[in-house]
Amino acid sequence: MSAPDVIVTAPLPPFLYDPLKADYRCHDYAQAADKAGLLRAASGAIRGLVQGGGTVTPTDLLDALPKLEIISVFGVGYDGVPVDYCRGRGIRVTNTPDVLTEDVADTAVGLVLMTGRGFAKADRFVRAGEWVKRGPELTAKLGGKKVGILGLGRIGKAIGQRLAAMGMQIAYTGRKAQQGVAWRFVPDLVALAAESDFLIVACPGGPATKNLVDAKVLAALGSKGTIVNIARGSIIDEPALVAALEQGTLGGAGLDVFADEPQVPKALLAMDNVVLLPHVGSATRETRKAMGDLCKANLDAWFAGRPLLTLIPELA
Ligand code: 8YV
Repeated sequence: MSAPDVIVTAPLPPFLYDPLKADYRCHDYAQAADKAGLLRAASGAIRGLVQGGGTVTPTDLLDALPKLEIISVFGVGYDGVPVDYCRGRGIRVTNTPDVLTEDVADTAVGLVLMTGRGFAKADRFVRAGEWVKRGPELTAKLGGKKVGILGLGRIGKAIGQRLAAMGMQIAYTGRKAQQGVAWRFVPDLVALAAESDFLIVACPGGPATKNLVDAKVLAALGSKGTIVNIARGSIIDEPALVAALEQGTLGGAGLDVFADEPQVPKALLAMDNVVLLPHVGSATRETRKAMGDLCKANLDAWFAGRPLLTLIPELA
C-alpha cells in the first residue's frame, strides 16, 4: 500500500517532521507559498492532518479535504480544532497529553518565582550595574501565600503539588469539585481571585473559556495579586489585563501565552512587574521529542488499524 497523504498545517521540528516524511507523503501547507495550488493538486488524496497545539484549523480547509480521517495535534491543546465539525464528519482528533504536564507545571512555578520573588527584575538589576550602587529591593515571601488555580486538570494538579511543596496554600475552581483532591474548591472564579495572591490559569482554551478572566476577575485579584497564565492567551481579556496593569489595579503578571502570538501588547514590554515568556511551557528537548513521537504514533496507529493512543474526550 502506498504511503498515506498527510497535510501539515504548522511548522514542525525535524525530530517529528523527518520521521513523518519517511512514512507519509507529506504536503507542507504551513510553508507552501501557493496554498490553493497545493490543495488543488492534493486535497482529494489527503487522509491525515498534523497541526500544532495553537494552530487554528478553519472548517473551510477541512471542507476541502473530503477524505480526511484524522487530525493529529502536536500539543495538548486542541482549541484550534473545530471539534463539533469533526464529530459530524467522523474525523478523529488526537493530541499529546501527559508527556508535557511536568514541564508546563515547572513553567508556572518559574513564573510564580520570577514575579513573586522578582527574579527577572533582579537579573536586570545586576546586568544594568545597579548592584554596585545600591542593594536590591526586598520582595514578598511565597510560603504561606494563597494560590488559586483555574482549571485543575493534569497540569493544574501538577502546579498545585509543586506550589504546595513550597508551602503555598492551594485552592481551585473549575466546572466541579474534584474527588480525591484535598485542596479547597471555590465554585466562583471572582471569589477565588479575591482571596488569591496568585491566580494561575491552567484550563483549556477555546470558545467555552474565551475571556473568562475578565476585568471583574482582575479587579478582584487586585493590586495585591498576580496573574499567571501557562494555558492560552484567549482565556484572559488581554486589553483588560493591560488596562489593569497600567492603572495599578493589578499587582503583576507572569505570562507564557498571549492572545495573538507571537505578538505581545507593546505596553507590557515596559512594565517591571510583568514577566513575559515566548510560549515555552513544553519547550524542552525531551518533552518536545516525546510529543512528536506521540503525535506520529497516533497517525501510525490509525493507518495500521490499531487503537489510537490518545483521543480527545469529546470524541471518545
Ligand atoms: C506547544 C501547546 O507550544 O501543547 C500545547 O497545547 O501550546 C504547546 O505545548 C505547541 O503545541 C507546539 O505545537
